[in-house]
Amino acid sequence: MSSDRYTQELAEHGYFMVRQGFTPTDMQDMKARLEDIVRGQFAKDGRRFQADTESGRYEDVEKSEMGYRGPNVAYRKIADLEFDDVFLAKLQSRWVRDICARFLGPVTSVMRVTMMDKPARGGTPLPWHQDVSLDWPTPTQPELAIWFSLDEATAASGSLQVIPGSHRHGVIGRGHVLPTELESRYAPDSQVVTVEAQPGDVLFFHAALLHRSGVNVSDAPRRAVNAILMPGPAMHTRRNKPYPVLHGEGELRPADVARLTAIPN
Ligand SMILES: O=C(O)CCC(=O)C(=O)O
Repeated sequence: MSSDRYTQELAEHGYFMVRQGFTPTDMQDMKARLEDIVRGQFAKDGRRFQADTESGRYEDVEKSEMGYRGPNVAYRKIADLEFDDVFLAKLQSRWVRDICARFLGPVTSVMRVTMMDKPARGGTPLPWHQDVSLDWPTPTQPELAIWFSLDEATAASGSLQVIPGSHRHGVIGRGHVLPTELESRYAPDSQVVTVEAQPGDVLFFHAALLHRSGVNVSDAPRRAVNAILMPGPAMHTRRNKPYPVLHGEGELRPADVARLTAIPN
């Protein structure tokens, strides 16, 4: 196992890549399920779908939580994929469990699993941000995130960009979106690295790593999945109940999740 490389790269750069972590069958299963969800199959009440902007401006992204509006809407984000049996089963693969156990301990809680689509010749830029925030309803900050693309992710298709080493700042201010006036200090252009990934490649990154993505100027979609993870059991302080467990005692089970008709909240 390359776990020494993972440990060293995570500490030094704030991320590491597992090339071809998921098999072509895994990718095919997830793509097919995502397309079914967009078609309205495997519907669950309360699943959040966010439509893309027409303006291409992040400020115009709809902030309220929205439901399914039919198969022909350009969805920018589809959330709650931890409550989908196919995505859940893939995220519970033995090798993903081993990596998470190494960095997060015997229990991994999940804050969210979302798909972000940058449609061919479209999409909305996502500004520099961290997957940590003191304003989120948890006393346990996320420590690790997983990102992978169902399609080829290149500079042209709007792949993820990162600032290596930026995780060492910890939570910047109150975290999440980096204020524009701090970009030149924390995310100078000279330090930007574009992560290029083939379907099957899986990026693990420290939740405090600064990352962003642009628009897609290629002729193919770029649909990527992002899971934000916390070590151990974690309380949702607004709901006053624990976040779902991805790995370890009390973990979500694909067979149970498949039977849900609504997203638990
Ligand atoms: O897939 C992307 O472009 C970035 C996803 C992301 O960082 C997020 O949804 O917070």
